Amino acid sequence: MKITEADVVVTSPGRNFVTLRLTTEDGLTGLGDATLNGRELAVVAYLSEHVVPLLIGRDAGRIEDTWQYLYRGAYWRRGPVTMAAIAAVDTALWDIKAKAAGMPLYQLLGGASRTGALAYGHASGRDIPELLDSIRAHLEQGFRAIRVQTGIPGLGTVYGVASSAGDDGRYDYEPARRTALPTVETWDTRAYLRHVPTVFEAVRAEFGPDLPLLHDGHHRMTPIQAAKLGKSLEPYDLFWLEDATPGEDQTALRLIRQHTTTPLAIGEVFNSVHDYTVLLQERLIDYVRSAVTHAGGITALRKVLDLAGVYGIKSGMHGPTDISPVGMAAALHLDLAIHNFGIQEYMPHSLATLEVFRTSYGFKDGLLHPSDSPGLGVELDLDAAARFPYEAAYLPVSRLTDGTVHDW
Ligand code: GCO
Ligand code: MG
Repeated sequence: MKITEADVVVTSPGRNFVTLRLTTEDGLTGLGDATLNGRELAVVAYLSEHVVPLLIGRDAGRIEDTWQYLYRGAYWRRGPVTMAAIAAVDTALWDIKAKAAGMPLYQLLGGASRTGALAYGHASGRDIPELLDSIRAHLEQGFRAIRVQTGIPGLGTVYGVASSAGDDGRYDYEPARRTALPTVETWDTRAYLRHVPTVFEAVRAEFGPDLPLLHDGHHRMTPIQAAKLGKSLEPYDLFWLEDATPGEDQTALRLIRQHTTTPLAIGEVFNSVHDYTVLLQERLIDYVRSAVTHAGGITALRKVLDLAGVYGIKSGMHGPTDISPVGMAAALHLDLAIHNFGIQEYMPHSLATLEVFRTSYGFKDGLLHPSDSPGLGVELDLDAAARFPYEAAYLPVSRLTDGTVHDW
């Protein structure tokens, strides 16, 4: 079954998405997500100029061989652009294989290991009362695990706090802004470290000890600061503390681990199993945060998760709205099939996004299910996609109060 067409589709229903659509000689189509928030067109060029010409005429059934051909065959390997492009090809080929088999993809991955994937939602507030309302709203929507982010007294807009309603009236946090230059946010780690424990104290006082609570540090602490935060949050029994330190430095996690029993999650910006080897072999983390979209596809992420499983470490796939519905569906099939599933991040997409991407996955009683439609279960409406042309958007940049550039 040869690949006869490969189209790179860019659409912007409220935010930018890059999708690869492969067509075979028998008319089957497969979709893959290649969205790299704020750097989308780099992946478009990589795919269109360097990958599409290699795909035409290839056997769509040879998924592993195609992965190795694009990875090893490029010589210049790894990196977010390359791995998002390879991920899109890999996901589209799995979609085609599952459609050809007439099965939902999770069946090809070994079948369901559970009835659904526990999802966590994003609650946030500029202050504690607004946060408590947001948690209540998420519980009403059915979420059974909640990420908690708030404003910090003395600082303006900070990571993770929603400030405006989307097209369906929901307040979801969307960091990328359609401005000519990135917006600048001010950051102060000491103010943050003082405030966060008071937030979790208020949340536990209101909602009790049972509700799984998560928090994202978004790469801003030094190892000793992260160790301090992990320790100060121990009384509030977090499900995880995410991205405590910048991701490049795997050995930073050794220091954090020596000081705290707060579970640790990292990896949304990783793109290779080699980013994880120290973390997994030394059991320095509890959850692997990579998404299918940014870690080289289903083929590659499955290998990372199998290695994690050897060390008792679980999945916690990245699932913000910059992962497209195609990337989210791919995650859900993997979540359902693997043994060492932990949790799935889930920020529902806007209505405009769901006009372009017709999804079949469902969310009920806190659990996500990819559906039993053949393949991934997502269709791309090309007419709807064309109604939303690309608009450049940037993620913010962070500066300390004295003006020094900091990790965002
Ligand atoms: C998360 C992430 C996102 C990222 C975003 C950047 O845990 O969901 O940290 O909010 O900031 O994916 O593009
Ligand atoms: Mg994160």
